[in-house]
Amino acid sequence: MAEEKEKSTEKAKKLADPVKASIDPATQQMIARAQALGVETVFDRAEAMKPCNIGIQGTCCKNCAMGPCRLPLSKGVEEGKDDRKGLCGATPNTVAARNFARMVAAGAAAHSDHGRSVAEVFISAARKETNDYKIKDETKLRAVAPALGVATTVEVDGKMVDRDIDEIALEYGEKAMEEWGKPEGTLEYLKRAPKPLYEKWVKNGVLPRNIDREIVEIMHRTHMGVDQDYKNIVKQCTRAALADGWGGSMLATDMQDILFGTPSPLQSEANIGIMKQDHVNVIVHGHEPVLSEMIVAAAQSQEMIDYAKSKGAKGIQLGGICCTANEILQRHGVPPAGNFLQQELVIVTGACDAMVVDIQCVFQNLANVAKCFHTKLITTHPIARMEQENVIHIEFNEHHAMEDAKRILRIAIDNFQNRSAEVMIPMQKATQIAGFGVESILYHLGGTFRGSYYTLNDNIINGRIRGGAGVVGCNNARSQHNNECITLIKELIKNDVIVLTTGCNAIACATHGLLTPETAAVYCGPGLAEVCETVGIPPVLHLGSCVDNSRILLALTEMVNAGGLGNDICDLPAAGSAPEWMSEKAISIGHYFVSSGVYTVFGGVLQTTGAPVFQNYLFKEMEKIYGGMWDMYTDPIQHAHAIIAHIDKKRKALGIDKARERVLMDMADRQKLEA
Ligand code: MSK
Repeated sequence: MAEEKEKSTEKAKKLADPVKASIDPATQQMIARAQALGVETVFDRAEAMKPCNIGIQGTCCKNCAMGPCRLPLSKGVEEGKDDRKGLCGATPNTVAARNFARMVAAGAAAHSDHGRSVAEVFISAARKETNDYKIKDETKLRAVAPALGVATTVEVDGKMVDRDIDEIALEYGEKAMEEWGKPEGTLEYLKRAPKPLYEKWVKNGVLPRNIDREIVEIMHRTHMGVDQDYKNIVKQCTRAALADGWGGSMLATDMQDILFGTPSPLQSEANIGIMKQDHVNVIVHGHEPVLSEMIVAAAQSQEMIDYAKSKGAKGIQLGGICCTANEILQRHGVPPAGNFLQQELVIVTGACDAMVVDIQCVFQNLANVAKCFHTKLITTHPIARMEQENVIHIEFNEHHAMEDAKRILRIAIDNFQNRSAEVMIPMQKATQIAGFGVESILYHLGGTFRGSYYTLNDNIINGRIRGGAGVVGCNNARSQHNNECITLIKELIKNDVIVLTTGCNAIACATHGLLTPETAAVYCGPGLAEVCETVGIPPVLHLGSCVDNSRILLALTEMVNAGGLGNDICDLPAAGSAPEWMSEKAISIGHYFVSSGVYTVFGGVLQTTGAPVFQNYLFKEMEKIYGGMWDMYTDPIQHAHAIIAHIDKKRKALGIDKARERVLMDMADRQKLEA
């Protein structure tokens, strides 16, 4: 009887429609396969459980045990009578601002704690306590060291000569580490921003003092009965978010580049189809490149290849999910097997011999999916373990990094012969060019001799390129997988807006073929297509992982420094966007972009709608302070046109709107001539 009841409940379970769930055929195929095998995925769970109607408005306060106090919008509020309060009297503005601030804190903490782990490995490498990591990019170290006040030259016999690289590395690593907790002063990297922006931060008193302090202070201020002025709470959000973008994330990116190499453009592939039936498939997932760098090196070693062959495999195929994927893609060309929403699906192929996870964006349900197949799920980070019994924990340590990596690979190889289900790997995979960065854009668009972004600016001034957009972030199971990202970006490039991308959005772009130079002729407006074809770049440039959003801040700064487009980031015809955002890190990223002067549009829903006054402060008032503001559009085409309208507004303010009219007229004239 009980069994029958269970069966009928099972039957009643709502399943996702694979075609409505994703625009990617490989994803659709794997969702259908999971359903056929009775394996539950996030797509089905999104059907079964809808978001909380009050939480989504940002007006549920659970910061003390008198609540949770629920303050949803009601008819009265719409009529102008807003007397909503929590038991303590907290207004919807206070509640929503506190919830927003805690998202900023969590996001800034995640990026910055990642950065701190990199700093620890960096210092070990500089002290030569490990043989597995070395300073790889001395040029980058010499370039960024002065930003932390570290001298790169020294006087010998009255002459300035280059200082010893090991000395620079150690001092740089130690100074970097101080940024997390120094008792006095403010973050050093803030001075890399354009001067007018830095001065705005000074004037408004928002220079972060140290990374940890700003995050802790958000937790204090949002405790019951502390900060009850939403504007003051937002000010603290700005400090913490800047400590992320111009602090923890930027330091992480720089130290990763110095340790593992600064990316430069390379060719690779993307999507689940990169997995190989006759190879040992190892999927790395999470955010930290520290372990995955070692796994890449170990997988290329003859010892491991021979071991895989001894077990009947033809070799080892590495692939990635989320930002660990982006890290090893941009430095080694290892292909991503998918983005955030595809993490369960690579296991559903039946060909994933091991999935190795570190931190952030890892579904706990991976353990349940792995149990349905032969996949070994291996956690590697002390702060990110799973309760399920089938999960193996191998704690990674930089002092025996290569040993750990080989141990993990042996587990995967030994598991190759245990495949239990029929292997079904979708055919779909796309070619991509990835590995762009501030330095390589300088080379491609700025020219080696000129050494600045002037050529890029020139193309914006003459109207071939209308402007730029940083389109970044996650997938969200509340919208069709990859659809918002791809629809939005196609609309932008069609309108001559060049796109810089990172994170899972970049993987979506790769999957749907937008990261090749050939894309330009197919999807771009005439001006952008001409530039891309001349220079040989894709119209969408992959700049790396979540922490690498700091590269976008620096690229914008380079554009300001190159001249001709105003004096500050907020003068540029540029915008930010996260069409399928889901994580708290996205809120921190959004807020540091806004506080750096960027108009930043989020797709889906921001959890601020229940407090219209607070939302209006983010969406309108912030522009008066920093030049950037938040916005939100559910429809990707409207989203794209809000960005385009903003870019056009900035072009007009710069007096370069006429140049674009001329370009369009030239084009029309040309078409008339051709006709
Ligand atoms: S992994 S934070 S889902 S981009 Fe950086 Fe992707 Fe968003 Fe995680």
